[in-house]
Amino acid sequence: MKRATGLSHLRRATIVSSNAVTTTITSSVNSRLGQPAFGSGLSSTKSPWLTKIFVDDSSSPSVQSLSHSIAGTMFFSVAASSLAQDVHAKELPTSRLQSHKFCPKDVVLYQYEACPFCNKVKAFLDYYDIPYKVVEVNPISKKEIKWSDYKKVPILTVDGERMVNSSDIIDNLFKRISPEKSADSMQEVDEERKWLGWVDNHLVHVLSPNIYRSVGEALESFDYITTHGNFSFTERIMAKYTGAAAMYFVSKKLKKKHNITDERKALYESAETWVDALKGRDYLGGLKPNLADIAVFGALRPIRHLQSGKDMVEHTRIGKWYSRMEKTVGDSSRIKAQGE
Ligand SMILES: N[C@@H](CCC(=O)N[C@@H](CS)C(=O)NCC(=O)O)C(=O)O
Repeated sequence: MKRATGLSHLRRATIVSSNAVTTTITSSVNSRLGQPAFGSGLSSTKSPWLTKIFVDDSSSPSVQSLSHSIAGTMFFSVAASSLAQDVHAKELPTSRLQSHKFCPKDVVLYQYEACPFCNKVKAFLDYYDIPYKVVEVNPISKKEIKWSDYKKVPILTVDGERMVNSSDIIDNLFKRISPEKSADSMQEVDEERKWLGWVDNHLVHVLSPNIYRSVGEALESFDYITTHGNFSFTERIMAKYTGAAAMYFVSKKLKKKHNITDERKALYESAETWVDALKGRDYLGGLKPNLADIAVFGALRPIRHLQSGKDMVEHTRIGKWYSRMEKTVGDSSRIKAQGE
């Protein structure tokens, strides 16, 4: 009872103080970048990773607006860092890219840094050593994807051709990389499809309740998110504390929405389910990863070094497979902007 009262005080305090705080952060970032304020036009931001639940929570308009502001501020700041000139790319000495003929000249990923769907695509591009640039999308204005009628991320452009929906993007690229893949047995294809579906329909929903599970973990997660952005020291501290407090409450709603009673148990069960699916093989694909291996790895990669990821590795059998994947995928093939 005492705890509930404490939490509701914290919630109220967060909402009241952070409205002021986010206005400050927002106007400071905007003035630096010469952009209009976010405050207006809070449209339907629906990131399952960070903001989706606010849209469903019509009873909490302040929380909704808070999350939009924080998320927008954070991601918008990250976008600023993507505008700098590209200077260095992954080196490709023994690259898998050299073993296939798909060599696009200009690949651009429009993303949110911590979005699991975007991270699936990044894991695929990294695995196949396909160099790509990243444009961080502001989830409120979405001005970076104004040119597209599809308003979710990831969006990938490959030499000017637009691709949307993480699974379709991966399928599409994979067909260009390995047209001979159709020779696989139907059983293998079915198994790969089944687990690709499991990532989108199950695994991604277990992640948010875990990374924002406690106030401490929410702070840790926001530290990760804001560290990847282009924040001044003050902006970073403010975004971190207001965002963490807001997402702590949101994660409780996410739990309910996806019928999760114990988030860690659900995460451990998911990890064990995946290891069982491997049936003793190094990868679901056998001796090398298939698309499902890459998707699971991509979705888990942003949480691996957060407390939830460490707990998952400590309390389940997933660690060996994860380390194998980390080694096999190798360095990111992202073309970094100057100063990144
Ligand atoms: N099925 C899509 C789902 C993509 C998705 O839901 N992305 C979220 C971000 S994690 C999004 O863009 N939501 C809409 C929004 O933020 O406005 C995929 O796999 O790419």
